[in-house]
Amino acid sequence: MKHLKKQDIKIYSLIKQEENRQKNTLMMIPSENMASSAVEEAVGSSLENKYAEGYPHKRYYQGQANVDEIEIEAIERAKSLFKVVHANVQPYSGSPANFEAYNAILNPGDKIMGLSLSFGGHLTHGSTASATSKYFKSIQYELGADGYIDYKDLMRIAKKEKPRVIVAGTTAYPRILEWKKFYEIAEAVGAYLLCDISHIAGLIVGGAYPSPVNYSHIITTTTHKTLRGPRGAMILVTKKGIQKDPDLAKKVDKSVFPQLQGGPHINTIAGIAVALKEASKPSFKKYAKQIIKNAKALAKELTKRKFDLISGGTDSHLLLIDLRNKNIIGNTLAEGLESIGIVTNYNSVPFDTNPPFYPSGIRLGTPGITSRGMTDKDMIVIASCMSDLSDALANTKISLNLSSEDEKKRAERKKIIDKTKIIPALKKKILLLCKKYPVKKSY
Ligand code: DSN
Repeated sequence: MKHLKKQDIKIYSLIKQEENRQKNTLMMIPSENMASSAVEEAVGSSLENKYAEGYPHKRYYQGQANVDEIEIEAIERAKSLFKVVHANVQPYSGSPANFEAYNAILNPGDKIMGLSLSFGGHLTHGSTASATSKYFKSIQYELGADGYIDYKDLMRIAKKEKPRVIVAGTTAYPRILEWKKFYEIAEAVGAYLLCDISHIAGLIVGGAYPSPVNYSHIITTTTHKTLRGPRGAMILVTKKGIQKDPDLAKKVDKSVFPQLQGGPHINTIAGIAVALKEASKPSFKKYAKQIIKNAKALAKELTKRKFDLISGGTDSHLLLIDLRNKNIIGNTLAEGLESIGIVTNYNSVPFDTNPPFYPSGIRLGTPGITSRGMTDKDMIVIASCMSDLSDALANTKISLNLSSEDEKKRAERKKIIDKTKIIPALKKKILLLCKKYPVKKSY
């Protein structure tokens, strides 16, 4: 980055600091990952300069020979890897992709049915905070008391509400999504089944998690989570989707451009193509399996240390922990964990008794640390540091009034964390782990 260094030292320094932060901490936010240097080079290339509104061979600008080939390559790689009949690789990210998918198959006011955000769904699955509930009627389902999706209850709700689309997708659900059951429910009411596989796309193509391709009509996914590509998204249309509506592929393309987007980010699309090539290698299969092995090992170690895991464990890359038995709120533990070098996020848990800005849980995952080469035995170190920290910070909840979130409360929490004696020793252990597994970014 010699040009950046010379021209804009401020931004250069901040990027360098961020690189160091990523090197010296554990990336355990389950939706993050470490894209390869090859992906980063494609994204940072001069493709950035090109306008390419439209689709390959149907653009509104000249000079498209190279970008047409790039987009075609990305599309073909996506079709082959996910085994779908159509792929649109232009969505800017996951939220636009979901809106574009709805817009392709729904009219304003039609009903969508998705998992509630507070039970592990996504904003765009019809949350009241999202415009998806403004333009469409939204029905939200929740989890059963055991932390699993209750498919019988879903069937009951679907029969009563008759949604036009059922969304099967999650951001904080650790278990396998039973695609066949979702499909049977959608079929029973004549709905589309939209599978949002953003979190698990890499696990699916790596053969470590079941694929929805034989059950869904339309699939959306981001490309930067377990798939380990650049920040972007795709909309995939399956054979079943075309059987339901022969024009579905055309409708998806039209919805993305010109209805909701302008010029595609060709640099990102090139990065997606690179990531898809990486994900087709045998080594990616090993990687995907190891993500889940690590998550399971971490779940086992945390359970031994009396952490209360939603649904009792995980089948995927993520864990959701209810901290109420530990007498600590999600914010305090997440902030404390960051201070020792474990970067995760606070999260609501099903049936949370706390307000969303002070949720009772944290969510963490293994894609990022598995990219560095960590394995099952390293999860023991992570679990023991988490447990020691959580014990040391317990009871801080008592000193905090949970009625509102403000700067003063954050500062108060920081003061408590800064005073916690055990933190330097735990930070050292995590730093050692980081040094043992340097960031390589070549897969
Ligand atoms: N923000 C993503 C996540 O963290 O799960 C979902 O969009």
